[in-house]
Amino acid sequence: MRVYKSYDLKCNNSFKLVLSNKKFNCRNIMSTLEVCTVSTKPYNDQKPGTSGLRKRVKVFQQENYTHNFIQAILDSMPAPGAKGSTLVVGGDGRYYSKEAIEIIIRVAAGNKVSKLIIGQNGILSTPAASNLIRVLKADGGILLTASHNPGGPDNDFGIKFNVNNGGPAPENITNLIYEKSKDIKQVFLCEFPEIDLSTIGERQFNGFTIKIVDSVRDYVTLLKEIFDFELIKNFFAKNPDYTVLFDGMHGVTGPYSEKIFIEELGLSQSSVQNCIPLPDFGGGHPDPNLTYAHDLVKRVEKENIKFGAASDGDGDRNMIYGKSAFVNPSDSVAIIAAHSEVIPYFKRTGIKGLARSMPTSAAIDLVAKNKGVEIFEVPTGWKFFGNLLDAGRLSICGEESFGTGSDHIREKDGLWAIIAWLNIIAAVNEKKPGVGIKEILLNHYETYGRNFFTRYDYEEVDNDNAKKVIVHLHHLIGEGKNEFIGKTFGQFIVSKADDFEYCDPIDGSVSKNQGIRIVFTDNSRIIIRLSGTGSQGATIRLYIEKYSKNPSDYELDNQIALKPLIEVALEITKLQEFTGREKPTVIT
Ligand code: VG1
Ligand code: CO
Repeated sequence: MRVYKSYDLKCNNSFKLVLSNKKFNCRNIMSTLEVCTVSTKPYNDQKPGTSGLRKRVKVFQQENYTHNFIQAILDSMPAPGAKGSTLVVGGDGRYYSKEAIEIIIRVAAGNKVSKLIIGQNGILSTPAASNLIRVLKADGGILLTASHNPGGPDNDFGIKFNVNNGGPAPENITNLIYEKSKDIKQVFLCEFPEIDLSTIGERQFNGFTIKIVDSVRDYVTLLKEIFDFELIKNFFAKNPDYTVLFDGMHGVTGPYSEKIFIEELGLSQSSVQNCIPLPDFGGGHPDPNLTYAHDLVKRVEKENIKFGAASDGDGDRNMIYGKSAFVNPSDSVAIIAAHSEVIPYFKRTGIKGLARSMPTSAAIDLVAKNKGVEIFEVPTGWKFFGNLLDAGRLSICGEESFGTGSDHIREKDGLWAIIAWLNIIAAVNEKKPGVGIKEILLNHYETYGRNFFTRYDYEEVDNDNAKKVIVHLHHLIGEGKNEFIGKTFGQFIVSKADDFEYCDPIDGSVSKNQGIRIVFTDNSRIIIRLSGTGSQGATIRLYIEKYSKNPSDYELDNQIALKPLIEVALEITKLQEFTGREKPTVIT
C-alpha cells in the first residue's frame, strides 16, 4: 500500500474542493502540490465492457463515481505503475468530458503521474489518441468516449483505458480495474485551479506536467505516410464528376476530415457535412449505419453522389456507401486487404496476416487463403487484435460492426478505412477509368464469391428476457444434447454448435463465452451474443451469414438472399417469443 501525505483537514473527507477560478497560463508555476487522501465508497457496477465503462452521464455524476474509476485505472496500470508515468488524455468531446478531464488531472496528480498529454479542448479521436500514445511513447491513455452511443445530459458517457501499445487494455487489466473498483476505499488527488484546455503549450506544476497538444496534426501526418494522397488528389482533379460526401455525424472527426478532405485532397466544402463536433451529437445517434446515417444515405441516393462515407462519435468506425452500393463492413475489410498492394504503407510492409472478429463474415478468410497468409478469428472487441498486431503477425483486421484497421495503430480507424477506399478507387481508375464502389464490389464477388451477411440488433431488451434466450440456447447446444447436431431446419443441417472460446496465440490467455454459434453443413452460420457496450437493458445481437459462389446471386438484396436462414435463426433462438419483439431495432 502506498503511503501518501494526507491532508484530511483540508479535504474534509469529501470532494467539495474549492477551486479558484483563476486560469493558469504557462508562466504560473505552483510551488507545491498537496496530495489529499479522500475516503470513498465503492460502486459495484464499474465493470468495463467490450470497450471501456459506458453508463448514463447521471451515473458518472454520482458522488465520487468518476474519481473512483480513475483511481481504479491508475491502481491497475502495469508495472512500474501510475507513479512517474505519462498518459494521453482526450475524447470525442461529448457532454461531461470537461468535468471528467478536470477529475483526471486532479487524481493523476494525486497519484504522482508525471505528465498528462491532453488533446486541445479535450478532443482526440480514438485513433488519434492511439497514435499519440505510440508516437510519444506514453505509458497509456484515458479515452473519454462512449463511441456510437448518443451523448448529452440524459445519454451516455464512457471512459476507456489504453495501454502503452496504444490499444485498449487487455482483459486481465480491465478485470483488475473492476476488482480494484469493488473495494476502493481512498482516492488520492491534488487540488487544482482550472486548467485552460484551449491553449496549446506546456504547464509545469512541481513535478507534474500538463501538455496541451494539437488534436489533429500528428494523426494527419500518419495518414499521409500511409496513403498516396497525391494519387487521390489527382484523381479528384481529373474527375470532377466523382462526387464525395463525408458525414461527421457531429462526432469528433469533423476537424480531422476538414483538414484531410478539404485542405489536403482539395475537395470543396460541400463534400463534408455535420462536421462540427457537438456534445450531444446534435441529438443524433453517432453510429454510421444504414439506420442512423440516414441523412447521408438519402443525399447520396438523391444527388447521385459517387462516394459517401461516415464515421462514429469517436472516429473509429466507418461506413462506405455509394449510389445503390452499400459496402458491408465484412466485405470492406476483405476488399481493402485484397487491394492492399496499391497502398504505399503495405507496399513497404507487406501483408503479414489478416484477422476478423468471430461474428464478422469469412470474406476476409478467402483473401487470406488467396494471399497465402495466416487468418485469425478473435472475439468481438478490438482489444483482441492487440497481441497479434504487436507480434507482427497481423496487418489488416476488421469487425462487422463498421470497424476496420491495421497495424498502423492499435484501434480501429474510421478515416483510415475511408482513405483506404479512396486510395484503391484512385489506383484502380488509373488502369481502368470509370470504376466505382459498385464495380469494385462485383469484381470482388466474381473472384471470391459472396458472403451474404446481416446483423439484427434488439436494443433495450429486458435483462431477464435476454438471459432467457441465452439459457435456452445453452441448453440446446449444451453437453449431452448432441441430438441438436445433425438436426435439419428448412434447407439447413446443423454441423456444429458451441459458445465461442478463444485462446490468444501469443500469450495463451483464454476468453470464454464470446458468442453462441450454430454452423450448418454448407458453412452458413447464425451467431448470437449480448452486447457489452449498451448502457440500458440488454442488447441482443443476431448475426447471419451465408456464402454463395453462384454469379446470378451476386446482385441479390442481402435480406432476400438471407431470408430462409433468418427464418431458421428466429425459429431456433425463439427470439420473438422470449423478448416479445416482432422486429429488431436496427438491421444492418
Ligand atoms: C460493439 C461491436 C464491437 C465493437 C464495440 C466497440 O460491441 O459489436 O464489434 O468493437 O462495439 O465499438 P458490443 O459488445 O456492443 O457488440 V465502438 O466504435 O466503441 O468503438
Ligand atoms: Co467508436
